Amino acid sequence: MKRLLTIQDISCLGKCSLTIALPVISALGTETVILPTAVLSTHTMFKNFTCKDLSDQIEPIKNHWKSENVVFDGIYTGYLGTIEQIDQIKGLIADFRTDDMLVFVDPVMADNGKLYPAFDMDYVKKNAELCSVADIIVPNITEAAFMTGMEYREKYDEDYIRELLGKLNEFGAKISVLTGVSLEEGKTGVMGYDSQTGEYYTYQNKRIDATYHGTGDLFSSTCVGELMRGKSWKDAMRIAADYTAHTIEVTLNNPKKPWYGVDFEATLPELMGN
Ligand code: PXL
Repeated sequence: MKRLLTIQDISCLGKCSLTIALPVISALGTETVILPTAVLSTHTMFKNFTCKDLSDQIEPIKNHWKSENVVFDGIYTGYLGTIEQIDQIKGLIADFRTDDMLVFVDPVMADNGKLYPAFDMDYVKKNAELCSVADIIVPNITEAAFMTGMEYREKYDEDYIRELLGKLNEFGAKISVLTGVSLEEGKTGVMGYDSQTGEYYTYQNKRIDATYHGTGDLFSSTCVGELMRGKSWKDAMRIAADYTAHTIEVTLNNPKKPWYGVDFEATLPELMGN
């Protein structure tokens, strides 16, 4: 069985980051080791959440694993906390790096043209550095625009997306994927670039007009789980895009109208059976 380490916060209530990554990647058949970067009572869409930073635990946990000769087939990073933490995580990735290990970075920090409240431009720069040690990066358009210094656009064409991908590629990841890319009215999906083959891949599915917290984490966790079970990056992106859209649709149809996260628990069995 493959073993993957995922490094993100624990939002105890809220269905995002580790509370999505752990069940989804495990359900897809990979041993999922976690390194929590912070414990929050809920995700940051709730008011008055508590937050305990766990930066001082990263080094001792890493050292213990090293002393146990732990080996990972992949490392997946999501929502992190501080610049110092990203430096620590870069060090951790370097310490565990092997030739055939997958490093998947989702530089979670912004959406809809805006940085999340906790973050600033120094944090953006640090995330760009983290992207440079990854094999696959999956920013959304906002995150990519911040990291590359390109203008953020709500309305765009494929040339804009290709230019963003070109600039992202300069960070040095093997594969750069932009999420939340709408190239046609009523559709949304991903567009990626593989620097080793020079190939682009575009996948568009139906756009569902609803936003939920944690859907980016659901997409990334599904991609990671599928990559770990041997799928190509293009298949992993397509499966993750379809699964995320389907889960949003199922959530919208829930008469209880959940608002803080999606009903991935209802759809996970279908994903496992894929
Ligand atoms: O889904 C990304 C995410 C993860 N963790 C926390 C968040 C967010 C998005 O805002 O607040 C704590």
